[in-house]
Amino acid sequence: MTIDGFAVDLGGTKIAAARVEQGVVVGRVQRVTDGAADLPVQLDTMELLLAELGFQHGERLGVAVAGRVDRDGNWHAVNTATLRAIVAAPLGTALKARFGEGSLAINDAAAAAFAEYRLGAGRGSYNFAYVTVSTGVGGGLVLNGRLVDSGNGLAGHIGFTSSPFGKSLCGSRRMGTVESVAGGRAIAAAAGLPDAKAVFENDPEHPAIRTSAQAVARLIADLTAILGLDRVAVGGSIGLAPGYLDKISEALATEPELFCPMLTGAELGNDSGLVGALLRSLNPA
Ligand code: ADP
Ligand code: BMX
Repeated sequence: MTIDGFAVDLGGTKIAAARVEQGVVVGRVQRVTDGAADLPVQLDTMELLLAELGFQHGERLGVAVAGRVDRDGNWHAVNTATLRAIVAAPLGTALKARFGEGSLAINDAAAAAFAEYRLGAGRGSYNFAYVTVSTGVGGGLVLNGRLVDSGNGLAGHIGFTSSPFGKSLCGSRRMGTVESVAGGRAIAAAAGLPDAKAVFENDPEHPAIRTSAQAVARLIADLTAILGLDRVAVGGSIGLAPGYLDKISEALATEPELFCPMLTGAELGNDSGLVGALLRSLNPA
């Protein structure tokens, strides 16, 4: 199968678009995400980015977004503090109207999980999880070769499970979630800096970074108990930041071996969501 076409990856911090040839990103553009924008405005930004890459109406397009995408293609922020105007937005229908019938919408971390399973760090695994540590904490599960989904699009939203490190209310309205202690916004808030990138630049050994990695390690051990994971890949700009994966490994090593799957970084780096969205649009089942 040739993996050719276009993709968009809209996260809580950045929106990227890419032209993909044979599964490889050959052109990439990005902007800062407008967390207050509603569906038409988000689509305008996608259209601008895609035009820069030479996209033509009707070409193959996969669109990965933070938030859940239900079976009818409706898009809902789960963390409503991240995408504040995305409430039951008819993304699937709108994509087809604006960009043509060749388009498909999917959660960003689910897309990344699918790409890593097919082309990256998850190849050859049996029960695989992808964890993104980025603006929030997201995930995707590929069990016995199948990407886990659900009618309401919530499946795989592992950042909204409870953490023993969590003490505050999450934008999902749950208390003490993994995301509320380990995501980029949580790291920035704990360190009193504008964003997590600044925390890493100022002090890569900041306790907020260590706590984030410890919370993610606990999450991985819990998921391994539930799903018998044999491999986990970590992505997102925080997940891929130098030293972060080592901190997860260190914390995971305090768990009994049975609960420690093989742990790696995302092989496709920051492109996994883009490649996975396109790949999924070519293999929707
Ligand atoms: P998105 O959440 O939009 O998918 P990212 O994966 O880039 O985007 O994650 C955004 C988070 O990662 C923000 O909290 C940002 O401050 C942080 N970040 C971005 N670049 C870096 C970096 N080089 N090192 C550490 N953190 C980073
Ligand atoms: C949050 C949630 C997920 C998303 C994950 C990673 C929202 C808006 N987002 O858990 O749907 O997959 O973040 O997204 O509800 P990112 O913005 O950190 O890349």
